[in-house]
Amino acid sequence: MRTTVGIIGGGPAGLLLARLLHRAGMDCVVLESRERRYVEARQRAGILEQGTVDVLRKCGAGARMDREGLLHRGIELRFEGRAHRIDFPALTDGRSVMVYAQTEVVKDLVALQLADGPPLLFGAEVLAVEDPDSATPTIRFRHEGREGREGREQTLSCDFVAGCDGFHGVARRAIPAERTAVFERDYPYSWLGVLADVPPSCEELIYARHRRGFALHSMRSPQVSRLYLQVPAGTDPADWSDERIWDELSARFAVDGDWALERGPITAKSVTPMRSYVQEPMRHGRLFLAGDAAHIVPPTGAKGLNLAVTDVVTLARALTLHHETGSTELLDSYSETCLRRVWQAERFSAFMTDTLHPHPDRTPFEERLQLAQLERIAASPAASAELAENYVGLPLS
Ligand code: FAS
Ligand code: PHB
Repeated sequence: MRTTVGIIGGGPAGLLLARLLHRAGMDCVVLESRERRYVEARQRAGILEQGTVDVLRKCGAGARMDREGLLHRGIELRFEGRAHRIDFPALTDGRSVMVYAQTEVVKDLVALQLADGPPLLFGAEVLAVEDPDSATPTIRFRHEGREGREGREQTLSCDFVAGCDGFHGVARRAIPAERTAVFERDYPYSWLGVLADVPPSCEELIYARHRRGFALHSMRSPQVSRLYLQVPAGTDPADWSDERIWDELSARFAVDGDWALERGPITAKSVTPMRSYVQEPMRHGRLFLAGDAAHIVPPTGAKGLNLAVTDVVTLARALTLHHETGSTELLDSYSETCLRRVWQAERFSAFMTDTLHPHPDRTPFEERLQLAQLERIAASPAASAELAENYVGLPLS
């Protein structure tokens, strides 16, 4: 097989890149190791920045998002029994975010690609990227046969390879270790995430910092709530009964006044580790990394999916310029351009995580510092604006 751009990974990064390249008249192939059902059901992000919404609309993937997505003009911070709303439009000259789950974005992009897009192979596990710094890099992969038997090994020759295969993918490992620098931080806590068939108890997201731990009330629709609570790293979700989850969430969201958390049947439960991670550079020869393949942020800032989108918009622009003019100018600046934004998202995600999660080993002094930071945000339009600007998404450079 041969193509101009071989895309490893059919998550949001790989699928959106394929969409953008296809619309620019470039051929590409997406190789996704999992089956379609799995990819579309994987519970991940929920918040789309304005920039992401604009990109999805512009590439023809925004119709259902505009019908079913929920426009949100703010979030609520809760701490010490008090609530403080961050008013996005007032603090960011009119910007807001969209609540539309990553699962739905993936379903929309898969449907478009299967209808009239470039080849998208499910059950195609990439084993290695060979000669990434040559003029014709090769992707070696195994495509499961229709009978589900382990397929034979195949190769895909490309002009360029896009590593969109997430944190556990193989593309990153094709870059020689001596050519890379890794920056990372692990957190001593994780998020226990639940889906519940109960209408959200709030109009907008609630980020709560309680001495027992962090809690987040998000949503998927007017009928389905998405909630998270801070648990020790390595927690087994089976250790948390539905009742224990609802009791703990109620305690952490407690606020002056008569607000109450509505309960309902929990339909999904999973634990997400918290990590900050960046691998530099995001390019080696004709291999370009995008999304979680290159960087991970703790989900507190709702940046992961949105960062993947800005990476692939940058990469699609660079590949299209090369396709149309032969210029490698934007390809050569790809890594530097993306990393400027990546590090701003890492900074904001670490800030939100450190500010809202009581550290298990915190000292009384650190506890007071955390509360002072939240008091500052609640009291100062400038401090609130700093949070709002980062949350709705910094302008594309
Ligand atoms: P993805 O990991 O989504 O996609 C990579 C794809 O590559 C996958 O489909 C995988 O199957 C495939 N792949 C891997 N290895 C392969 C191989 N060898 N061959 C072929 N295919 C291969 N972000 C938020 O903003 N908010 C959240 O609440 C949030 N929660 C998260 C929970 C979890 C458990 C995880 C892991 C991430 C979460 N994120 C969240 C971040 C998440 O949304 C990512 O930022 C987003 O999925 C990034 O998209 P991709 O870069 O496409 O990577
Ligand atoms: C979600 O709805 O899954 C979500 C929302 C905001 C976050 C993280 C996750 O910061």
